Amino acid sequence: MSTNLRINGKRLVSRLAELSRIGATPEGGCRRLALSDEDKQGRDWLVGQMQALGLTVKIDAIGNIVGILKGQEDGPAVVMGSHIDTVGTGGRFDGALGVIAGVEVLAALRDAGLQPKRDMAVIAFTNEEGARFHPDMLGSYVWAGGMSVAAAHAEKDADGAVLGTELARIGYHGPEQPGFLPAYAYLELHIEQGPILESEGGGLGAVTGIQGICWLELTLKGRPSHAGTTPMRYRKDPGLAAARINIFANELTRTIPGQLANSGVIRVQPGNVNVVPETVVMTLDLRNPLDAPLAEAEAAVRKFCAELSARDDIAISFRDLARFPATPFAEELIASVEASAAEFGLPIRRMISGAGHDAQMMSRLCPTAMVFIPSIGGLSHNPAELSTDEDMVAGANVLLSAAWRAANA
Ligand code: HGY
Ligand code: MN
Ligand code: MN
Ligand code: MN
Repeated sequence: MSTNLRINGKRLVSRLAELSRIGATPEGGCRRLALSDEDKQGRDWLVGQMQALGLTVKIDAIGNIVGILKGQEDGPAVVMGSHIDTVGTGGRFDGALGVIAGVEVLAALRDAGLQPKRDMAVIAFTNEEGARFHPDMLGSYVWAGGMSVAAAHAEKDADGAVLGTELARIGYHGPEQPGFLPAYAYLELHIEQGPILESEGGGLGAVTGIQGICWLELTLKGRPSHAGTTPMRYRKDPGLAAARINIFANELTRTIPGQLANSGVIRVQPGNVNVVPETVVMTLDLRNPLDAPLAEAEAAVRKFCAELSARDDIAISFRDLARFPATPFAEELIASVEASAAEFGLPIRRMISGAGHDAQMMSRLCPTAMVFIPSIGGLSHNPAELSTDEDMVAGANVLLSAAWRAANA
């Protein structure tokens, strides 16, 4: 690795600021829900940046945006990437940093007049967040062959909008087959989105893998009745059942090591103050670094629901929204990330990722690793999400070094 190779920090920071203005929210964050008008604006801006850089830009049938820098030899590419879609109360860094840093790495190589042995590429994957369409990491999941284009196109959001129609509406139903670019290695720079690095005095994270994820949607049906005249023993209240399920899932996190549980969506129908609800739709986000305890937690939730349903005469049905196993990354690439940090004299420590990332899917195709930078206050999926320019530059330099090493191995 030519040690004087650096990214252009000013350009990285200013490009991120530019993208952050697209879908900017009054609270200082970003809202670019997948395939929304704001997502389209962000996509158009990114394609423009890639074209200005002289990359070959290709769009695939699920809307993944691929910018390619030709190498000296044909063959599998070293791929960097992440996503530019956000959750509804998103920040400026989640996903965007990885895409912008990937573009910056290729710009730095161009500035240095360096052509890698292998092709290098940066990909912005569609619908990583899963905030609008399910599952999350959908674009990279299709890219990795985990889901067909047709099945992905048929996905609907909570308002019934169809993914394939939205993709065409914003002009990103591309001609390429997802996965068209074989990958030699995949590297993703991302904010940690949690408090660990900051609480340990900063430094970078060499990510060793991603925990398992299970997203469930539960539909609970009771009997709507008058909240004043109906004695408690006569009620069939799915709202109460949903609360019990949420508490049960939370209690599991005290008994199953490493278990996490969150109920992020609770929709009550008819939603009137004086009506015992008829229907409740709720979600559970269960995660664990290990697959066996995650399966144990899901089985316990399903058993609890079956018993609750029989006892309280509430119909409970399940729908899988996402289910991804715990994913270990490639040792040689993790070590390369650590070696790159050492080149720059940057402190780095190994850690697992609590959040899902496109790297979880790319690891099905090629050796994969991630670099984390600290999240101030450990906040993410929150407009106050923040990382320092210094850490962004440090992370992007490590990405450059590790990607360049892989591209010439
Ligand atoms: O939920 C996740 O972990 C990811 O950010 N979509
Ligand atoms: Mn992300
Ligand atoms: Mn996210
Ligand atoms: Mn993510």
